[in-house]
Amino acid sequence: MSMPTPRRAPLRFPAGFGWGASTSAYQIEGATKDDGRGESIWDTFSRTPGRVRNGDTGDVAADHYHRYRDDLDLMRDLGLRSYRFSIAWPRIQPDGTGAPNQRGLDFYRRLLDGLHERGITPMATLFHWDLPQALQDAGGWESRDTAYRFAEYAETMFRALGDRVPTWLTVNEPKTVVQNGYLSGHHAPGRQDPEAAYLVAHHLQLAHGLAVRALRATGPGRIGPALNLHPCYPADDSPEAAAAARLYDGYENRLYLDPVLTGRYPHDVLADLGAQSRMVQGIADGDLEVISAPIDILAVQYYTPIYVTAQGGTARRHPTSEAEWQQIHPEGMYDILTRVTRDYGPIPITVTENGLPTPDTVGTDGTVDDAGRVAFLRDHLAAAHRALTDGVPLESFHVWSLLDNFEWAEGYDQRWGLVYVDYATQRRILKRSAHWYRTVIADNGI
Ligand code: IFM
Repeated sequence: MSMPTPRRAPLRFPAGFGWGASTSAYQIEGATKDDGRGESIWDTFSRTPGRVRNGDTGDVAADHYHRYRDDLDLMRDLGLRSYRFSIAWPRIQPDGTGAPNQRGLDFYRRLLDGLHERGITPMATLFHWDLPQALQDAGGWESRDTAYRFAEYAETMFRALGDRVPTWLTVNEPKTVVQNGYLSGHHAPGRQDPEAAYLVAHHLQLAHGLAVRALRATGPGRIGPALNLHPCYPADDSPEAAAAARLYDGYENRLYLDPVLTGRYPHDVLADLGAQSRMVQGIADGDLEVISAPIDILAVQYYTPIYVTAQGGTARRHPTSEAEWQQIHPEGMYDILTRVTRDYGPIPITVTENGLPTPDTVGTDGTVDDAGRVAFLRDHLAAAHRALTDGVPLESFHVWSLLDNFEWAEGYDQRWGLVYVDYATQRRILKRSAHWYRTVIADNGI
């Protein structure tokens, strides 16, 4: 009797590649009043009428706080090797300062133990936007003090969970906090104040650097920031569009990469902001030294390119998803990964987010056929594979997201998960993409 030959994926990833999925605390946990958790700015924001679609809040979300054991089993069944999640700061320090709340710590300890029992390597993000409301009341990220409070919280986490977390990510997408929280105002805390926005950018990076320093003083472990990077292409062949795209790139990418990886803010962005801007005035002696403390890993999140017109506006060049800001362009994954390695050196990279929302429904046979997500992930993984082949030290790849979840200002309307969540019953259904991803992991390639 002949044995079946194991399938060989045409695009094989390196042995031990970290196949993973991502989530964040406010988007999945629910249980916003359990076990001493304090209020976060997203509790306040989502309860404010008109801020979130349909008035949705994260009060229940995917109820992961109560169902984490089932979710851990799902991860094991998918074959995940890595799970990237975030810790809710208000569960640990309900008011943003002081002694840790033991029950909050215990939840994450149980989660981490569950991951280790199932052979899944954790990657923990310290801040994924759920700032304790008490710190917002004291000035939020506009206040330099918040960066120091963050470093204390980070140190608490390193001491409490450092034995279980090999890789820490400091701040998730500082750019989104700046642009959505302080420029457009459609994320918490809902401000529209460009001067405040870029001061916030500086304080978020200072917070990152102080946390790196705290980890080095506390113990072993790897650490880095999680940056959403968007390749910025000129929308036409004119020199004006090229110049506009270059400055756009400064605000989208270099403002966050350069200080961490080169110890300098990009000159063109600083010049554009102006010497009298609150940000430039807010950079104290020694800050850039703190911010550029060597990191161990860079977490890259790629969703979309940006095409910049000669006038400095943006243009659409590819199909979009249900998220109106997203253009589907897998080549952008290759471009951004190779660019980081080319411009900043061979720093280890993890892709911590990549995905799209699709209009998922449960069919009469009980399945969810998200063929669009399968095509999207396959094409982006192929681009990541090409970047690897061309020398990018890519260690792992995490789909955004493991579960359907609370998509911030879009509430529950957009479904980003590999796993469908029926919010009425909290039943989980593996979508077609989840079954496909399990095969990718088993084959170590596509
Ligand atoms: O859901 C978000 C996540 O919290 C941060 N990165 C982008 C995702 C999709 O918008």
